[in-house]
Order: sequence, then structure tokens, then C-alpha cells
Amino acid sequence: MVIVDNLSRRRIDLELGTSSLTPIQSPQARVAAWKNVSRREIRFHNLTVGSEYRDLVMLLQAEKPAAIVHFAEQRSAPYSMYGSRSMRYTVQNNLNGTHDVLCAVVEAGLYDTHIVHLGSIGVYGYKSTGARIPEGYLPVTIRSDDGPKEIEIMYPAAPGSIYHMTKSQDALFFYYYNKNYGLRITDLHQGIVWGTQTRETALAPELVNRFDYCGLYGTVLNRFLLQAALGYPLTVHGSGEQTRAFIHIQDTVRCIELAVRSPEDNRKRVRILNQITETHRVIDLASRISAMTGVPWRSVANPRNEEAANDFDVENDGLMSLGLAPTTLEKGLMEEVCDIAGKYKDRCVVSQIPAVAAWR
Ligand code: USQ
Repeated sequence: MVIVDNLSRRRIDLELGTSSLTPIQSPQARVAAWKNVSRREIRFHNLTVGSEYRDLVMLLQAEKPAAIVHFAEQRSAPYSMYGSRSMRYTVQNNLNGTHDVLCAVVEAGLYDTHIVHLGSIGVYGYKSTGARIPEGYLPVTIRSDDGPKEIEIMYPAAPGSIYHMTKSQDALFFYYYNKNYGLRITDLHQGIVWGTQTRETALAPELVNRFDYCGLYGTVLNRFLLQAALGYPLTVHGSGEQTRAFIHIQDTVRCIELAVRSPEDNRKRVRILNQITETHRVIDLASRISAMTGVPWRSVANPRNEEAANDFDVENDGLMSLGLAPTTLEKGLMEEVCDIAGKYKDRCVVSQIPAVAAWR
């Protein structure tokens, strides 16, 4: 197994003056710790996917991977809206990165390699439709010369941030490379991740994952959990009636494993799976954590251009039928508050908590 990473997230921390709540070791220390606990080796290559194209092709030719898990994208919606510098970086990095992976797989002749991409559930948009959102494809009836005809189209993209726009555009690259070269691609439309540890990262302190809480990189539930541990009123944007889809970090890893291992033939068309386990309104999460900890929530002016309230009903049958057994909020929430947020709260820089990216 090989990790390809250019450590860009660490550079963004330097740019913003932020850091993970949990202490993050160097990649070398992490792979050494993993070898120690598992006796299995992971090799690490510092390479920028999206610009060091020749090195990527040579690496693929040498490794001939059965699967590529493509995470090499700027991953925060708020950071992508922070200003022209981060907007342009997100577009250049994400789109060139995805295209280079696809182009390099073709150039290396790896037509059997399965590409599993981490996309976003946010590509569907958050407008209430009154209907369940399917897994990527929508059956529609069109008027033809011979009368009404049933066809299937890609679900219309409705990105609400530059970040989500790049994930929407990735889908067209996948469509093209699948149609033209028959590449095997699975696009995972992931919801908002919460939690920190997986079974593997809990095996050694050096392996702990990042816990982002700042206004640009922290996702809502992890932010609320840390805020509760600090006694800082939970920052609900606007009325908090936005409904969003969530998944625990352990389950994201399981979903990737299920996607990589499943034998489904995705040569005929890109397979799209919605990687979410539950949906909640922001206000319900805040109220629940508040009741659990006694820390109040407070409404702050919403910095984002988003619907004040929405329904969000999404199918997730694909991964469930492959064997996903969700870690629910009920099961995991308290553990996370007491464990990670409580343990590391003294490392928190409170001035980093407020949201700083305005959508307009
Ligand atoms: N929110 C608050 N208070 C906060 C932070 C957020 O009320 O302190 C609200 C936001 O206004 C939004 C919702 O919570 O309505 C979710 O915000 P978020 O920051 O947790 O998630 P978001 O920025 O939408 O996107 C994040 C990551 C992105 C990932 C996405 C999954 O930035 O990488 O893909 O979660 S999804 O949106 O489901 O596609």
C-alpha cells in the first residue's frame, strides 16, 4: 500500500495559523507507528497530484495498483469561499488533480484499476424538493417523436460553494473517462463527517486523525462537540433549520473498503453511492448536545448563502446493501465528547472558533 500526499493541509495550517486539536505526527512517524502495531508496511510518496504528472505516471506504472482511493482535493467548503486565493487554489488543485489521476491511469494502461473518489453529497444542493434524492442518476420522461420516453440522466448538480462546484465538475471527468476509456470509477457522495478515531487510528497515539474546529475547516458536529467541552455557546448559523447528512469517520473508512471490494461491474457507467448514514437539522444537533452537556447554543448571523431551512432526504441503499452497519449519533456522541474533545481542549485556540468565510 502506498500513500501519495503533498502535505498541503499542513501548509494551509501554516497559512491560517491554525492547527488540529489533536497532535498530528509526521507521515514518517505515522507509517512507522502503523508498522509497529500492524506489522504491515505503508510507503509514503510526497508528490503533488495535479502538477507532478510524470512522477504520477511513473509511480502508477511501477505499482500497478488494483485500486486508487482519490482524496487529493482541497476539502473544505468554507476555505474554498475564503477569498480569491483559496477559491482559485481549490479549483486548480481539485480539477487538475482529478484529471491527472484519470489521465495517468490511461497513460499507464491500467484499465482494470478501480478508482474510488471521495465526492460530496452537497453536489445535489440543499433546496427542498419533496422527493428522495437517488444515488447519482435520475429517471426522467422526455417527449420524443414516438411519444414519452424514459431515460436516466445524472442528477442535476446544484453546488453551493466553490468546493462543491469542483466536486460537481469531477463528475463530468468521470463520465467522460468511463465512456471513452472504460475506466472503472466509483464516486462516493459523502456527507458531513464527525468523530475522530477509527479502530485503526486508536491503536497508537501517533495515528490519531486530525480534529478541526476552526471556522474554516471544522465541520459542524465536531465544532459543537469541542465548543461543549470548552463551555463555549454552540454557534448555530441563523435558525439552524438547515438539514444536512452525516456519517461517522469509522463508517467512511468502511464505505471505502466496501466500495473497493465490491465486485460490481462499473465499467458500463460510473457507480455513484451516497455515503451518508443519517440526516439531522443543525438546531436539533445543537439542542441535543446542549441538553447533554448543559452548554447553551446561540444563533449567530449565517455567513453562508444557503437556504434558511430545507428538507434533505437521500437514498443510501447502495452501501447499506453492501453491508454498512452505521455508527449512529446515539452510540458515538458521548464517547467523542469525553474522549477527544475533553482530552485535548487545552490545545484549542478559542479565537479560531468563529466562522470567517462569508459567502458574499
Ligand atoms: N453550521 C453551523 N454552525 C457552525 C458550522 C456550521 O450552524 O459552527 C451549519 C452551516 O451553516 C451548514 C451546516 O452547519 O448549514 C453544515 O456545515 P459544515 O461546515 O459542517 O459542512 P459544509 O461546509 O457544508 O461542508 C463540509 C465540508 C466538505 C464536505 C461537506 C459534506 O466542508 O468538505 O464535503 O461537509 S456535504 O456538505 O454533505 O457535502
